[in-house]
Amino acid sequence: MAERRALITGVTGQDGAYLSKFLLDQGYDVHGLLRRSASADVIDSRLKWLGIADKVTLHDGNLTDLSGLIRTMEAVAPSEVYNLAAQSFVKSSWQQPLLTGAVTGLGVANILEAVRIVCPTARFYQASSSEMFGLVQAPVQSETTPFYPRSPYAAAKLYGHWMTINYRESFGLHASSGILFNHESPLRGIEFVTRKITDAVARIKLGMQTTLALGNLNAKRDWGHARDYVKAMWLMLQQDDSDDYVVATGRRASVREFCTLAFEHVGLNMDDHVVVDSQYFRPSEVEQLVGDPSKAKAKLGWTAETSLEELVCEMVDSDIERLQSHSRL
Ligand code: NDP
Ligand code: GDR
Repeated sequence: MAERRALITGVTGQDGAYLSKFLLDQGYDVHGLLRRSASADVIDSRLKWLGIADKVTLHDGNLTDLSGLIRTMEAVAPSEVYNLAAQSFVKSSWQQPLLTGAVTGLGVANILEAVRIVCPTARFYQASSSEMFGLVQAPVQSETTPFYPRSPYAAAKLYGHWMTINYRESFGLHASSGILFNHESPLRGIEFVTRKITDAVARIKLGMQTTLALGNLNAKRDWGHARDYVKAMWLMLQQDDSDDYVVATGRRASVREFCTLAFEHVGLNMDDHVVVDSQYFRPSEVEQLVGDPSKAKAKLGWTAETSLEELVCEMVDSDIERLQSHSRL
């Protein structure tokens, strides 16, 4: 069998790290696009956390730089390309709408062009998002639910989503789009609400902090585990035909419920520690999201394996361990 070689953009992020691990375990030769940073000691901290930093070949590049993407594509000659790179923090997208558009939106056109020019037979995965549903048009969202983006991030993702579909239909690329609902893990960025909560719960338990300031506690999300979700990405690229899939657990929970579970796990009461601070509210909110993963189950044989309770406990325990061992993550 020909060597299976994957190129992952966003390899230093949460999903990039879990996907690298998954593909290495499958026997892939894994390459990643690395955005240059002056802080060299932290760039591959997630890959190090999973013990795979020396097994992934990194290539300097940026999603906004087409010529560099073409050179990387020529050097790697991938059989599969996973486009996970993005300015992915929704709240920052109001502060940096043009950058978000350039990376999260136009960046998708850049990588699709690089694939089309250099390796049109490679299979392509685009990291689309449940944020595209925004002001939800149906109580439970599926592949046929109309989109209503509510942030510069979501609008940029919608552009990338439709470009992926257009490159499939116009040029015959094997290009699939995963409409993934929120997925978390111990490797989640600290600015996202779940990890912000589990890190704070760990600090409060260890006597390093007393309060946790949050925004909208009533927002509801469908939270799964990133480790489960990267498998769905891979499954999409193993199908004969490319397509779009919702990936979700089908369970909706509020930020308050997530918080309650995290504090209870260490024997604390959230009401003794959580304060609401308006600086964490957004110019417009996505109040609730919950996905219908029936298509992914029927066609990919994929289901979420980790419950919300298991996810919360793993994240809190990992943050306690990290703080006690003074690890960087
Ligand atoms: P992260 O924020 O953890 O990772 C984003 C990655 O993109 C990082 O590796 C980052 O590099 C890289 N990146 C940012 N800008 C550029 C750029 N200009 N050029 C090259 N690389 C860049 O995101 P996640 O791992 O959580 O998510 C992966 C993808 O899935 C993203 O596209 C996200 O929008 C999407 N998504 C995520 C969901 C989730 O719940 N996690 C749900 C639905 C979609 P650096 O390390 O240098 O910052
Ligand atoms: P989200 O994730 O915007 O859904 O995007 P985030 O964890 O940032 O917010 C989830 C919900 O929690 C509310 N919230 C807070 N959020 C943050 N970050 N900090 C707080 O203090 C806080 N308090 C309440 C938010 O208002 C929101 O309703 C994530 C990203 O990974 C995207 O890239 C991805 O596309 C979507 O998930 C699906």
